[in-house]
Amino acid sequence: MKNLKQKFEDKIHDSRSRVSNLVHDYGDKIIGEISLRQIFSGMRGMLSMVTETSKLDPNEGIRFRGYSIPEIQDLLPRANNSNQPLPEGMFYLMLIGELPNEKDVALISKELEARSSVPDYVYSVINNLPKEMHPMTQFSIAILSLRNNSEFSKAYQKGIGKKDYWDSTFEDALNLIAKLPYIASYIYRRNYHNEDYIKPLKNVDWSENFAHMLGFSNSEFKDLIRLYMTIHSDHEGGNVSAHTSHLVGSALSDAYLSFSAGMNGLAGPLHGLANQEVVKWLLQMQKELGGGLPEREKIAEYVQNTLDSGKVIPGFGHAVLRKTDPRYTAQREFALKYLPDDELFLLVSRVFEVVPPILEATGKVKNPWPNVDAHSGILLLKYGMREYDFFTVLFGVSRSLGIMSQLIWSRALGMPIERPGSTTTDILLKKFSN
Ligand code: HAX
Repeated sequence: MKNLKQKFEDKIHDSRSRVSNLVHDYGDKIIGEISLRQIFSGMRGMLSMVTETSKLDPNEGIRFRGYSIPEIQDLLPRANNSNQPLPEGMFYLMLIGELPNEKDVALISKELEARSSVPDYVYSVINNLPKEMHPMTQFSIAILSLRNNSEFSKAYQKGIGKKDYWDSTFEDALNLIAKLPYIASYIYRRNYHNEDYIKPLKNVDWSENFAHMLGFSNSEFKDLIRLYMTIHSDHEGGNVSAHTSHLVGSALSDAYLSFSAGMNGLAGPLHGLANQEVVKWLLQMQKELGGGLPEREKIAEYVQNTLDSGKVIPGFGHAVLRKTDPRYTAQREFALKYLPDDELFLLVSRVFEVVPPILEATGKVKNPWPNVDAHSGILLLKYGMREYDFFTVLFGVSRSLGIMSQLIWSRALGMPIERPGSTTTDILLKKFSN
């Protein structure tokens, strides 16, 4: 049976021809226009790059290689006695472009286990960081320090040809994905559990081992991690973390440099850090409103106060989506199945009813509906993971699956260094105000 790398290699030739024929035949076709407003609005809606792994539709949500989240949940292989897909299957799907079978997925789990050993110096780097340092900063530094072992950097220094760049990038990508749960759980146990580290399990899937090393043995929590790792993995190419990694990678920076850079973007409150901000905001609201499940009117007042003080409502809105995020819905379904009466779940549900009309009434918020981050935190709290400033690290571990698939494809397709143009306000004023 062919391993993952051989299967990927089989895809390269045809994919390269497809791209070069497309550009040869239609290279001069116009695919969109850019307004002046767009360049002052974070390039919103500007089609400007190709990302093979997934596509985000404003009204439908994300599709991974054409498959929606409910389809993924139905079609990807699962671990024994599990109700959720294995994220290894998502990685296979994004990389190879086809649904994997159980054997394909089991091979990836094995491959990751074989590559999981983290050099001691990386743990020393973490040990030398202050514990008060935010876990995302520790995570990014640890990833950066791993680049000492980059296969791509070594191969590049030896002078390999461009068409072979993908090969050592593939090695770096798999090595990185394999090691991230070890690094993340080390940071977690060091910061919050008196440096009481837990030895890994053998012959289990990537998520089960991760849950175990974090210190959780509950089978529902393991399934939650499988779901979490699957649905957070990719959101096409333009989001801050994926785009940053792509941009940095386009300079032929290796997988570690690229991914660490992407994690620095994920650590921003308008992106991945929103998952911590949501929990902070909900707990504060609950406290200020006297505990328990507050009345709708009280929640509405609290939401209005948050807006009036100049803050955003974390977990709501999106730069692309114009409907409730299907990743939110998948987590809501998990909650309805396993914790329908949980007080914080009921609060999240109530906030879901109360917030959209208030955001709509502002007249400026383009998407008043909840995004992925509005739900993820309270599920983790329920199973005993209460240290919410760690939550974005979990997001980051999952994102490696998408970002690394994207990087391998960028190398295989010989994507060039990214270098968009920029202008100045003076130039624009001169051009249009005469
Ligand atoms: N609360 C308050 N105001 C909001 C808002 C929210 N949740 N969402 C948008 N707005 C405001 C914007 O700040 C902007 O105001 P100004 O014109 O005064 O600057 C206006 O509404 C228009 O914004 P938009 O076009 O609707 O949204 P953007 O594409 O500019 O921004 C954001 C998208 C996700 C950054 C935004 O909705 C937001 O800040 N949400 C809260 C933070 C959050 O949940 N982030 C996570 C997003 C998902 C993700 O990446 N996860 O990792």
